Amino acid sequence: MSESAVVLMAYGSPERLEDVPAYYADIRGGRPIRPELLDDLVERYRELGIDRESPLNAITEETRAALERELGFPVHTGMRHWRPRIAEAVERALGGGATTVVGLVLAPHYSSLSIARYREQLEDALDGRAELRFVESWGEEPGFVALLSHRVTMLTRGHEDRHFVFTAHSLPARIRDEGDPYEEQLLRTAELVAGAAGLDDWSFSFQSESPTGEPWLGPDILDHLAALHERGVRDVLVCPVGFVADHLEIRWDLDVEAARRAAELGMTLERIEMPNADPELVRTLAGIVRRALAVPSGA
Ligand code: FEC
Repeated sequence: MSESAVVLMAYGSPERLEDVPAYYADIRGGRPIRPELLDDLVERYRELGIDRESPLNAITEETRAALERELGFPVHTGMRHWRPRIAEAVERALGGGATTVVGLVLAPHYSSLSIARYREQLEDALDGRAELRFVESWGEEPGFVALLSHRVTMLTRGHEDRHFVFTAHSLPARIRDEGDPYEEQLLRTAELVAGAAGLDDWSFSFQSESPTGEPWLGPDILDHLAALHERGVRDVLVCPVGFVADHLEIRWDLDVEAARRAAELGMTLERIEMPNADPELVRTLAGIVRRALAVPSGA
């Protein structure tokens, strides 16, 4: 009889400040790290308060447990850059007797530099020992769009004159020349959410670019805020669509850095509450998993 399990994958986050160098080394994959960038990253995690609480890991565990209850079969967490690693999740799934594994990433949009890397780790670890049903993207899922548009509506009510900015993590701009679907998928989610929430005045920008020395997709939100200011926009509402949880890129890059830039420009900036482990997101993820399992083997 076929037994199913889910390997639920997330970026991963250090648990303690002393984990940050090893975590950053994992993200860099062996490429050198400038000491001042490491110091800066440690400082951001200190400000985030990770020695008290690591938001991303706690939210991922809450989502995992809720998804397991909803599905009624095992869901194992695998982190791309921290523990438990994707390979550990695979061993747990196989140890529990799984013959079919659904690979699902807690990031809705496909890119060769993000989702494909999760897939590689998962496939390497599985090594053909179970059938893999991998979910490549889910940014157009009606439940996800409805959840975001509901959050957007909660912010716009009574403030219909405000400008909405949808955001997602930037990536090196070379993916454009490689025909990567990342940007197109992100814009599609933004269009669907804006349509469902009845927004007329909205735009899209990237965030969280890394100083890797090559051009990244833009406009970056910090520049975008200045451009919006030039256009006369004074009040900005932000809806991240490329992430589902509270973490460093939300709580630092948006809540601190972007909010600071907006204040310098004399603008206000608010953002939606992230979906985190919202039951609506969990039901949406469960639907995705059930459909992945319903596809006949080899289809
Ligand atoms: O809260 C946390 O502790 C973790 C927050 C976190 C999330 C996240 C998501 C994405 N990233 C993506 C791409 C890149 C690329 C590089 C890169 C670098 C970092 C660094 C930190 C970091 N990322 Fe991240 N990312 C998070 C955290 N990310 C920390 C290293 C320091 C820095 O640059 O600020 C560049 C790697 C390199 O140096 O070559 C590329 C993408 C996502 C969204 C999809 C996903 O969640 O997987 C894409 C959350």
